[in-house]
Amino acid sequence: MEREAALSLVKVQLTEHRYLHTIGVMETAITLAKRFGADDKKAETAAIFHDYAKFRPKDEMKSIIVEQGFPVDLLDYNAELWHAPVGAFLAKTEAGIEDKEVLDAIRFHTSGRPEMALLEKIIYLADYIEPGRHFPGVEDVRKLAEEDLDQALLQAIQNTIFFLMKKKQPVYPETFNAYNDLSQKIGGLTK
Ligand code: DGI
Ligand code: FE
Ligand code: FE
Repeated sequence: MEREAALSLVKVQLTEHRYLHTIGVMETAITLAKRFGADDKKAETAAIFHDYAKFRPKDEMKSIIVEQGFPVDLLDYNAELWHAPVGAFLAKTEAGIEDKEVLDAIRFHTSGRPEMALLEKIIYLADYIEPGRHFPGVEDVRKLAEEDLDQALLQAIQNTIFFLMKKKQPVYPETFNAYNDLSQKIGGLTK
């Protein structure tokens, strides 16, 4: 799909602030795709649609998760997690996106997962470091992302887990699984 057509489908779903975030994710994802050898057109499409479902009513998201056979344990965790799989579903059914890599990048952009594909990593990271993000630690992740995709991703996931634990919020197990997978592959001191 052409960029302008995709953006106009997404714009009506989002607030102005979230739309500007989406543009930031799109530009960052294209840069990362070129840097790390991913398909930049797929990165563009996944980025544009990544938060497509962000403002859907919770009841609608819940129904989609149950009816589509998405992991129902999501419903026991923060509702912030739901827009990712629901967004993948709606990008397909409402916007006609068929590409599995693109849909998976949308699906896993919030939780992460073990064995993330290149495009999934790029969208997770672009979402975290786009220029509109200002939380503590983001600058370190931006620096790492100039050189090493996996180190940047591991830092971003660690920051997210710290952030949730600091507030004594539950952490969805797949986020820990993503952390463990990556830290076993590239993390600190071993065995
Ligand atoms: O949709 P965005 O705000 O652009 O970003 P996102 O899709 O990464 O959502 C992030 C929010 O989800 C962030 O505030 C942390 C929150 N969250 C809640 N529970 C979990 C979680 N994030 C992860 N990775 N794992 C959780 O268990
Ligand atoms: Fe999101
Ligand atoms: Fe986002």
